[in-house]
Amino acid sequence: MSLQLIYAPASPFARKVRVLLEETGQVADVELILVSTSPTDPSPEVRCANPLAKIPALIREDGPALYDSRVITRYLDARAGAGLYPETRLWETLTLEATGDAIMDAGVLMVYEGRCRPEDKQDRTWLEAQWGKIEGALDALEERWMSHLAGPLDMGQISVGCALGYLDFRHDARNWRKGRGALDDWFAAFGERASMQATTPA
Ligand SMILES: N[C@@H](CCC(=O)N[C@@H](CS)C(=O)NCC(=O)O)C(=O)O
Repeated sequence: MSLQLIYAPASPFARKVRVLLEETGQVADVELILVSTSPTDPSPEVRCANPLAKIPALIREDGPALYDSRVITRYLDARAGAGLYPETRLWETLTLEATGDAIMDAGVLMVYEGRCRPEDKQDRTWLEAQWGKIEGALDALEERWMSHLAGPLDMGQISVGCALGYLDFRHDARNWRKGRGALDDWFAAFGERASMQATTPA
């Protein structure tokens, strides 16, 4: 097998890639390499593939490893000719993907604040500022992106779906659905896709 994906089942960024693999019929082409990593204790396999020591990373036989989920998804989409970055709405798709990714970034940083810093060093103001970014992005989705979300499947939708799944997984108590009925309904349907069911975070 020529491609290997370094991943962890809890990572929403790696989930984006795994959902794409399911949606584009490429699951059998990519070997999954499970790792456990964190900013303070990076896994050697991850560091070897990505100097930033972040997952996901995609190891190829015919070129350097790819990293940053957006690069990997673009590569795998092109490999399959799947059209998840459609030319006709490319900039909207990329912006929507960036919005989902930003929710993940802030949500992951909040988890690391609780996990990687001693309790007396954790900063509530900083945590709430991260949650404020997530709320801003969720409001933008509810107010401005519902028609795009309702359209044909693209990478923006996959990113948002994985971001909302991560909020349920790690920040359920914050109740992101409150006041966002349209987004809630969209995610209820999106989460039923076989690709989402096959990649539930654990
Ligand atoms: N922009 C990166 C973010 C990836 C990321 O933050 N991954 C987390 C796991 S969910 C990670 O590997 N964190 C380790 C670290 O920050 O050192 C991407 O899209 O791939």
